[in-house]
Amino acid sequence: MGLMRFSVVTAFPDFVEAYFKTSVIGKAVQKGLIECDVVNPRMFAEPPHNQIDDYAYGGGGMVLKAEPLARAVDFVKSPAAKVICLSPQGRLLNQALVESLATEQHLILVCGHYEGVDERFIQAYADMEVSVGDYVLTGGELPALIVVDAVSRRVEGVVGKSSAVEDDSFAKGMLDHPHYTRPSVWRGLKVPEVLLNGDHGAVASWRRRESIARTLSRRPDIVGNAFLAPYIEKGVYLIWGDASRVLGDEAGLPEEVVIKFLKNIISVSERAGCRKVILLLKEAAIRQKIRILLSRLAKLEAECDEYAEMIKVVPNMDRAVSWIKEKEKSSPYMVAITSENKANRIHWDELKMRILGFCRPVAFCYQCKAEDMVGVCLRNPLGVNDSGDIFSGIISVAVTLERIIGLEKKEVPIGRDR
Ligand code: 4FD
Repeated sequence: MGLMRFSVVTAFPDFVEAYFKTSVIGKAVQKGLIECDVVNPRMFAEPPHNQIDDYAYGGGGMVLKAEPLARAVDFVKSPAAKVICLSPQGRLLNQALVESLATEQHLILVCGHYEGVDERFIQAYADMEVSVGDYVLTGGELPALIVVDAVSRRVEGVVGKSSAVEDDSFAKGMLDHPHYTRPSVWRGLKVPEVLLNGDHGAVASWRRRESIARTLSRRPDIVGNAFLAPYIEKGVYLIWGDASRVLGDEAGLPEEVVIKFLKNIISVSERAGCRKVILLLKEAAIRQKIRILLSRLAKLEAECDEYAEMIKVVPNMDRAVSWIKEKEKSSPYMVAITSENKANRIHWDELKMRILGFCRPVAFCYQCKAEDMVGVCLRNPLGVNDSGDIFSGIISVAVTLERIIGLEKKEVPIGRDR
């Protein structure tokens, strides 16, 4: 128990065994971090010919017979085992699938050959069919080893530094930046100057921009799922227009509810990497009331310290925008969350591309006035009813921020000591 096991069902055991003795995977096996075994379906085929394949019904080439594969799987099976058939018809392997496979205890990887595998074996035995890409190979061995490799490096201790795992490509759903090592000039090609200066901030910023440029030009298809917070150089802001509708006296909310609201909206904003939540409150008395409430909260509970820091109250949109502009030295890109069917409404996927494409702060505005919807509009995920109460507001903002900025793809090695 604890240790992750891989069993590969293959007619070419030598090839797979050789890999299990080699390099990083070989070391992981030696260290006892993972367990790898190989089984040949030919051992379970009918003598005297021990035939594992036969002609396809309906014509065509050869197909792997169901029975030898089934017996091979039964031979290596354990109660928690998941059976995966490698085939071009499978679900495309990506890092998310790798992460989910890494939570399993035992993977049985079945390698097909020829034209394929008798469908009845897949039907009766396979938990999942996986493909490593849209191309055809002579066998499922390389795909099986790709699965073993990608899943193993997510197991604690298999790859050296965990920072190497967290920082690399796809950790945040974006492509990696270029890497360089000595010499600083190789065949006349120079390492980018910024990397030689030792200015960590400048290096980080250069790497971010390189990651963004590569992802936008090579893999725009993955931007929709990327976690943008680490790539937005200027801040993200949430502006809650007409906050008196939820915080004013006429809203008649008990103080605990107002506090709960403030805590929730801050928590939602912090998760999306927001720098500030700006509440628009036109009446000075209400602004004062909220400020007093926040400072009281900060004194009362230690965790509310940052809470008070996160919230800013201003009388109107102009003040909010000029405050951001002052702080970021650049005017914010305004994104209104609205149920109105505005002409400047764009798709969230397009907004993600735009946010990455320019170096500007972004201000998400909820419940703002029509004349303040100057940038682009996003569809309110709650649909038609902009009722603006605490609950619909939190939901609309939370869903929107999570959709645009995304969720961190937490790349922590998976411990096996359950
Ligand atoms: N893209 C892949 C997997 C296997 C494979 C095979 C049916 C062919 C490519 C089952 C047809 C197995 C892949 C063997 N080629 N070839 O992951």
